[in-house]
Amino acid sequence: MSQALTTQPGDTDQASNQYLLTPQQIHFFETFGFLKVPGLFADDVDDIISGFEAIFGDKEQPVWETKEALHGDERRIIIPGFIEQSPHLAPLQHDPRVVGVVRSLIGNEYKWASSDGNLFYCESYWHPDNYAAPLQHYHVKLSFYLDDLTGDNGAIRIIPGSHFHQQTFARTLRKDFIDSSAISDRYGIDGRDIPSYTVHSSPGDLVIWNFRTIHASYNGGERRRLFSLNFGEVTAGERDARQDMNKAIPMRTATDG
Ligand SMILES: O=C(O)CCC(=O)C(=O)O
Repeated sequence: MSQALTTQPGDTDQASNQYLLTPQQIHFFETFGFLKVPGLFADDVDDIISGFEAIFGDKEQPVWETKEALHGDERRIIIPGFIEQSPHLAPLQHDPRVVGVVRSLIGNEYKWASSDGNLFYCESYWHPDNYAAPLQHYHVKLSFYLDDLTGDNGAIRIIPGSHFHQQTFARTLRKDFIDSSAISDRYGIDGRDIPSYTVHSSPGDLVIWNFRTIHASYNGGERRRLFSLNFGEVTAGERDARQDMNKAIPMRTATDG
């Protein structure tokens, strides 16, 4: 049945070789700051959804219920350390598909940076994930959206290229998006009309983004389900130190690190 339920940490490196990303997928991710791998978990999606519902349905489970400005002061329920608390979902951390993606994007040396489960009764305004780690510390987020999502019901939107966090473009956006209610004064349009790419997704797809990539979701309906696994470079700043700001990103294979 599901690899998600059976794989042990020791098995993973070998098994993950077949799930390394292609040079094209890596180049897409490194250029635009996100990537969707359609159907990567399609075979396991029923198990994954029941694992998700089991945690959120557990009356003893501590949750954080928030109403933050970033979400229009509307309701969001979060469970930090999400898969860690589920015997059913915890093996995903070492699942060969997850490890293959992470090794492709970070290299063989990477660090687990926990997971989070979410029920959204809200939208999310534009932001990078710098609440979770400083921007110079390279992290990737592997997101499992568990509903069919388009731009009309809360699919994640990405501003391609905004992950180049030290550049003027990204700095300008981060500054201008601190107060989402000021976006229309700055740009003369609503936040939802900011130029972006909407990542339509179905349960079983994996959506990956760089923590630095500026993202949002609009028109999010009732009880949008998401959980994410987070991984980072071991030493903060190592990746930035290797990148030559004045040169184009080279094509590379998954094993070039
Ligand atoms: O799907 C959403 O509304 C936003 C998710 C998000 O911002 C995150 O998990 O970092």
